[in-house]
Amino acid sequence: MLNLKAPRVRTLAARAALALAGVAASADAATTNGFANGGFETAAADAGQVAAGWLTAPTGNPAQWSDDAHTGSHSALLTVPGGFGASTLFQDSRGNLPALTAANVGDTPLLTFWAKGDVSTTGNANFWLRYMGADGILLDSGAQSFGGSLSLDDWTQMSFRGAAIPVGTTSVMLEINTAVGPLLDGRADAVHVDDIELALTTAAVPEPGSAALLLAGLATVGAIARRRRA
Ligand SMILES: [Ca+2]
Repeated sequence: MLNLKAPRVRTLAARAALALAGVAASADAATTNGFANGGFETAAADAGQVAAGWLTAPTGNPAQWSDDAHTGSHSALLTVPGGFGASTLFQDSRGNLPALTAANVGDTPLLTFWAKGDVSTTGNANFWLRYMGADGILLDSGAQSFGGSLSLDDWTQMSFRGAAIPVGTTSVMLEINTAVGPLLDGRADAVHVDDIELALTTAAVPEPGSAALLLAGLATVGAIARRRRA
């Protein structure tokens, strides 16, 4: 009898282990839900415009695609070539990535990106992180200035821990811009941005199939253990 039971227990234990592995895999898959093409390596339809997935504004002074990159071959270039103006780069994650769910509520995502450039005339380089719901903005980070951290010669990593994601959030919007007034020294202020990432750390809820298999496996192993003790 014991010789017949032993392989069965091993099989059930293996099934439980497989179910656990499935839960771990689904958690890993949910750790990132940031912005598509944050490295700007995918070409846009319009030559010279910033890479696919990102929107730029205004029409007369859009962000450009630059070959001065932190990694890869390209970055985004925000520039204001003289006079008042602004160059803005933004993306709403709902356009490219899976919608956020209740599993993401309470998470404090970490935004990171690399930047290089000069806004010494005004120091005006900012980003906003916004949590979006069905009816618009649920929570806004407010303007986060990073112009004072920029270097003209080296890439600098910026990081920002977002507030807790509120109930009802379905996507995250990021806007980065530089805006300057008249330049005193004739320079065209410009900021390069590359390798934008938004990391969500909330563990995923196990998929129903994995959870059911896990529970069934554990229950059966427990029943066999009780039977063997009896
Ligand atoms: Ca890049």
